[in-house]
Amino acid sequence: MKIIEGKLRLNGDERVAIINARFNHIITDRLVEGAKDAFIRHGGDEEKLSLILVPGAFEIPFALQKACESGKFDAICCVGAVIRGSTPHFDYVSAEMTKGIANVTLKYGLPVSFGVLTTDSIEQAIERAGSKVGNKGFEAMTGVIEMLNLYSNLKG
Ligand code: INI
Repeated sequence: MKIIEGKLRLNGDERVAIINARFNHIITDRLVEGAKDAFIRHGGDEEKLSLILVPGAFEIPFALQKACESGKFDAICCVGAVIRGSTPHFDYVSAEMTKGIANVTLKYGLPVSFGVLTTDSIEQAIERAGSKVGNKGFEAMTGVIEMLNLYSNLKG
């Protein structure tokens, strides 16, 4: 059986963007740190890493679409933190953001990863931003590196 998968290695040429939503920035700054750490540890050149900032998670799909259209990036890692409050805002923001990211990803066929936390509490978000449960930004960047290499292995 032939197994096709992507390696977890960059050669230093790949142009990667992180799209970060500033809302809950105490959390999302940590996710960016994790994503950047994963990029460098896997062989990425920091000069080729860009950080695109948007106000909140709802705006991630619009920036993602523009970034895909620009042709400037080989892969994009999205991070953010949507934390449930006492209003239904959480449900609208997280649903639209998730759908939007998936739609843009399918439309452009670029490797895109989803490192946006959707948690019930700030404590759960902290746990996923570099404490108890790891750093989802690191995981999202690692995932997009694998997908980038997988896509090149799937080329005809
Ligand atoms: N944006 C987030 O990224 N996280 C949240 O938890 C959040 N909450 O809870 O409201 C949030 N709202 C802002 C939203 O993403 C938009 O930026 C805003 O509605 C303006 O379009």
